[in-house]
Amino acid sequence: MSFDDLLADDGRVEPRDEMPDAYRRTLIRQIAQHAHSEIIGMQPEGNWISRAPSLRRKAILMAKVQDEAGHGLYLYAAAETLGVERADLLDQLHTGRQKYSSIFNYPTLSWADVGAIGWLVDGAAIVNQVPLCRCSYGPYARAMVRVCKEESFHQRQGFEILHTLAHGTPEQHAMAQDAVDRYWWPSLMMFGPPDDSSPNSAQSMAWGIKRFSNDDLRRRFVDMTVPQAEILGLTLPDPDIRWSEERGHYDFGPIDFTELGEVIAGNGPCNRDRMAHRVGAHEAGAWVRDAATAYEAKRAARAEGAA
Ligand code: FAQ
Repeated sequence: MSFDDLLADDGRVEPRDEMPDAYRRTLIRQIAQHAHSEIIGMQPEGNWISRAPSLRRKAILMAKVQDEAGHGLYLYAAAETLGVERADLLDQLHTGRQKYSSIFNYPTLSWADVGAIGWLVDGAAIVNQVPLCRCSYGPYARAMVRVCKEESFHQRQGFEILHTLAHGTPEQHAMAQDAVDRYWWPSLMMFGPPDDSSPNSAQSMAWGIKRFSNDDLRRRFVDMTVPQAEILGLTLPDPDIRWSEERGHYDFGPIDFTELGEVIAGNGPCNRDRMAHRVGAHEAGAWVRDAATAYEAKRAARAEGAA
């Protein structure tokens, strides 16, 4: 079946199928950015592993951060099916030629931030990624199925952390509120620029890579989150949030997209630290890659000798 017929039939494009170069390039861009986000996203929460308030919280947080590494691996593997090498993608990240999500350039100042990340950041990730399970590119869509199941656990653990704090002492409640105040607007920015200034959306939607626009997904996230904030007993830092009978959605106030532009341009609060840490970890891990490569060469030589 031709590429166009396959898309018209809502079929899945597989690695060996014919596909336009621009489709391949768009997928590499998006999947690589997504993979980079998963591994850079380990840093803000990793910051709290050694200071988690109990053994139970520490074990859960370690499992969550490890899940994010796993998501990065599935996604790099999905990108490799498009004919690129993981080492090249990492090189593009390290030299600033590929992006990662803006949200991971904000600091985690208190334990409540781990709760806010789980609830809001993983919550936004789920809203964005559930439709990607129906993405037209098979390997990406299949990777998303497992990722979404794990994100759903992450979101609940964040909600539970905030629920505990919000129902604890006045100081704990204030800490939870402060985390939500700082993470709310950056979470809305995760969905990208507004539709009328999103250069990639129209083509990505026509190709069935994106199923919904940035603004549609953002609206869906707000609709999902407002009632959850009420259950938590926390306030979202936007006085304009109110239910609109007419539109069947929550209205919300204007988003400062100049902040998103600044963070994407490398000027967020933690961009430099995140990149320095990532490049440092990559360099410190060179001996592991070398050892694995040498081991594989020896194994292959032994297998050849035995044949
Ligand atoms: N940050 O034309 P559009 C997670 C860029 S979840 C940085 O609208 P597109 C889970 C965009 O790339 C986070 N850059 O672009 C987790 C483009 O630049 P380019 C990762 C952004 O692709 C939780 C330009 O602006 N999730 O990691 C952002 O159609 C907790 C114009 O924008 C994904 O990556 C931004 N927020 O739509 C992990 C999901 N927004 O490439 C650890 C998959 C836009 O032309 C802990 N990706 N840009 O140079 C997507 O759905 C899409 O790529 C969008 C952007 C919606 C992010």
